[in-house]
Amino acid sequence: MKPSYLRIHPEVEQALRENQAVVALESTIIAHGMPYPQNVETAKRVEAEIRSCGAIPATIAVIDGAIKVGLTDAELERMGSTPGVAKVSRRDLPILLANRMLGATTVATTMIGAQMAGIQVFVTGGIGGVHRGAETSFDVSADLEELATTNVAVVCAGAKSILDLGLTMEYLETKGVPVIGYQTDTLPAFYTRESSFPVDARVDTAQAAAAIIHAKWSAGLQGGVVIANPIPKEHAMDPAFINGIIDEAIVEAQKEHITGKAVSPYLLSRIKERSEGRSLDSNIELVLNNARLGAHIAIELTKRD
Ligand code: PSU
Ligand code: MN
Repeated sequence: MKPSYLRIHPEVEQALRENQAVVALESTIIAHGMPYPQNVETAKRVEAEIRSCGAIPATIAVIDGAIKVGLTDAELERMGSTPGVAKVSRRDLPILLANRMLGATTVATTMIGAQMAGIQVFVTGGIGGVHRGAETSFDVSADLEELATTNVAVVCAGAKSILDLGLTMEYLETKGVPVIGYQTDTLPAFYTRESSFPVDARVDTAQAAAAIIHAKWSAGLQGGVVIANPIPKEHAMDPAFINGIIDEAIVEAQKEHITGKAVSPYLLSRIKERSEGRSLDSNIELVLNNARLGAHIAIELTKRD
């Protein structure tokens, strides 16, 4: 049964019916992760990149009381340019749907939409995780719970060190979520290619990544797989420079008493301001890089179904 809260773009629906590769994309990165108009330009470039690799893109958002899977260019524009679009995680989803509000989907809700539609691969920039200081704030992203239960593979550039990367890896282990490094032995830290935390397995091809994803679901194991793809060398940032900025942003967030779902967007915008846009360039490049890998993994998965 197709839930009435789901609306799939005809092109995406046809691709899925014909076992063509489809790649899901999130909309929080558009509405809250980047400024206008670079956000809309990037969203379109990412979609084009996925097409040029031979897969169909499906950006997901909450529009007019439904989870839309596959947006038109006009809808991408609307997501990126409307002030105050709500950030929708699992908790927020029923409220947005019932009130027919415009909502940008996080990793968690994009996974929900992807699974409803039957899309196995989702490309983003960075996943949410366990925040630094979570032992007192309890701030653990709903993305991790979604990865525990929803069968979607998430291609990302690791996680930003606004998070506690060690605790994020521990949490994913507890929840049974494999973290696969693509051509890397350590978890990439978004702007930088490495961290001190080893991944659970390294793969060097999209085919090897698809084999692990396929094995997980074929064995009846619930939940997602994280494919961590380091930012290309030429776009990586100096670790001392960016980590200094991140540390300052965290101190500012505490001073300003920023809590709850506002924490990640606040830190992202402070980092962008303090790096004078250099972090934005890196962010765009890593998403494009993830789009290429995600498309190739999605294509490999269609050969296995
Ligand atoms: N991390 C990033 N960029 C992002 C996000 C996280 O480096 O854009 C967004 C994603 O949509 C992610 C969400 O799912 O923030 C996590 O928010 P929270 O920590 O409130 O769960
Ligand atoms: Mn949070």
